[in-house]
Amino acid sequence: QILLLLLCVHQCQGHSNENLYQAKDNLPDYSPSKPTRYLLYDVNPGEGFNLRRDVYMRVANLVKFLNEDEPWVLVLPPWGRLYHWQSHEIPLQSKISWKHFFDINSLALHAPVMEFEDYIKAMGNKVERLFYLQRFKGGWTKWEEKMEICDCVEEPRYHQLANGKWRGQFFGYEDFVADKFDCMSTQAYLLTFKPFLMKNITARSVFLDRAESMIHGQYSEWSREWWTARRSMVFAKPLRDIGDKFRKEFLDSDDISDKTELEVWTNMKRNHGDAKGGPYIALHFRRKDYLYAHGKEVPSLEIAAKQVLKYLKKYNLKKLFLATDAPNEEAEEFMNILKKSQIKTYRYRPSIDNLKELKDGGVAIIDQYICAHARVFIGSYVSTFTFRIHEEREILGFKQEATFNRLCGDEEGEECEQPTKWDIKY
Ligand code: GFB
Repeated sequence: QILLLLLCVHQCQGHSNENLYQAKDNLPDYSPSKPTRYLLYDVNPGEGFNLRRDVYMRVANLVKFLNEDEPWVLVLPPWGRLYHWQSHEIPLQSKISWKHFFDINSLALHAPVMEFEDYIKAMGNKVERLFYLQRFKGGWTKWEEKMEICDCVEEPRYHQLANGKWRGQFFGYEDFVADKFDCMSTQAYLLTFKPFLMKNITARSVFLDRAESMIHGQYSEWSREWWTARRSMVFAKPLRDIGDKFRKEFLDSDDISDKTELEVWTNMKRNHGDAKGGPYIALHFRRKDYLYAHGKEVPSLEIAAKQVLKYLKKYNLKKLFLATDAPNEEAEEFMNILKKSQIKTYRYRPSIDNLKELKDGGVAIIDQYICAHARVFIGSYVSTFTFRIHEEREILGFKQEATFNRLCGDEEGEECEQPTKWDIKY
């Protein structure tokens, strides 16, 4: 059972305790004279859900490192308007809070976080400094770490109002403004942002746009730190519950028999092979824009079915769980091919009412969760959706050969290069 502890760090100055999630065991030893500062961020609008999750890992670690010296809170950017969230049956999917998808208290065991709406309640509809991270004009010939406030290389997505404030997309919050805006060319690891934020600027609130430019690495234990942030990204309980119900009802799968019981992530340490998984194979079959983006590596339905049948035979399993973004007719066609070989395929398909509640992102997480609990997983070439499932399975303690598999494109042949094994580090 994850402990819910809502405490305010020092110097909350007038805003209520619900605004800030801070786990008790994780309270840094601040000097009481330092006021809490806030870090906000956003990502290139074209990026999908699962790349955005990777950017979170970097920014959360930056905030964690900042907290070694002064109190900073990470303001979680609301989800919405993602290119891939295309269900037209439900109204515009925007301003979705993080608690809809993730367990906020688990995130807070890694770094202090708060929702954007709570930030507005505490600090108003504004941020003091806004930096648009960009490349250096003319690119680079040799790698060196540098950051420089300079002219914008491209037209920025912010404009100045008559009153001098800056307005931009800001997650669809139309009244939100920045007091001061700058473009900043960066070629830097996240740790390099720390002295900049602590020493070069004094603003209480700082917004980094295009935060995907921040590089995680070159920290002696960077891989372990990345995994620590990753482990804290526990899916929201209501989504896990739906996934568990589906596993039980259709896939004869539950945590006790599958050896996949969750603990509070800070206590959870598994070895490869500890998890057994439910008696089904899970396939993440990325289609839609992948047919153009990675045509060579995406197999036809016939060839994909052939590969799946081989796995089912090898592991002596009869059930397939299919996670896919394919249009319905395409998914049905694929399932019919498998049916001819007496393979029953299951998909998680919410009712319209459930979809309205869960939204496309919630359904995607339920798919990922069910894939993470399968005896064997097969993914899609370089899809970040697949990568997040690999990581979930590393956390649960699956054998790596049951995780790091992918479908091969028709012309690649069945012996195509398989995904790199991305070892969990504690
Ligand atoms: O998550 P994501 O960045 O992964 O984007 P990739 C794919 C999105 O498509 C997911 C939906 O976030 C979902 O909304 N989606 C994909 C799925 N597969 C499934 C699935 O099995 N089940 C459900 N429910 N939804 C990259 C994008 O996608 O692909 C880039 O980030 C670009 O922007 C590139 O489009 C071609 O890494 O697979």
